[in-house]
Amino acid sequence: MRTVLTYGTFDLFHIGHVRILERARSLGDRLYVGISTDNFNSVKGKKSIIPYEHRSAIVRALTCVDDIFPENDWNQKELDIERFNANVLVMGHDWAGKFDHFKEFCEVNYFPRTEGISTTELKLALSAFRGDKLSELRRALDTVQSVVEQLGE
Ligand code: C2G
Repeated sequence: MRTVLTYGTFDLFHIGHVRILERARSLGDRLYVGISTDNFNSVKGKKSIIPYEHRSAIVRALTCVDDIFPENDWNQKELDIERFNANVLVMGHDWAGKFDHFKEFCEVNYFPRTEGISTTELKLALSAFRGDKLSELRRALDTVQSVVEQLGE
């Protein structure tokens, strides 16, 4: 049984996450995924919108994922490789080279990222949308207020 490991925040789950998890799973017979906890995200300098319990439930629900576990810090990967008896560590290409030191324990694969989608871009789109809606709401309220004032005259 070839076991594959990968890690991530998986916030605002999107097709880039699906693709890397399916590619990771294709390298072995089972895939275990370390999900960054909310606390570890702040260590990573990330503020996830979706809480850990939802991010982990979403990833665990995928047919290509056999189980998930919490990623609490940068230094647990060697122990994880050992406890899962992992044969392969997979990460997206944005991590290329960063985990090569694990090659003494298992294969290390970096897959190309899925272009055109990222949690950061989704956050930007959401914030722009929220901005538009707020100014639209403000204009509508101003209109209502002026009508009420006219009615009162
Ligand atoms: N990813 C991808 N394509 C995208 C976006 C993300 O292939 N368009 C990959 C990333 O390269 C990563 C995985 O999806 O391998 C999860 O991405 P993030 O949730 O952003 O996780 P990250 O912050 O990279 O955390 O210890 C490792 C870290 O926990 C990795």
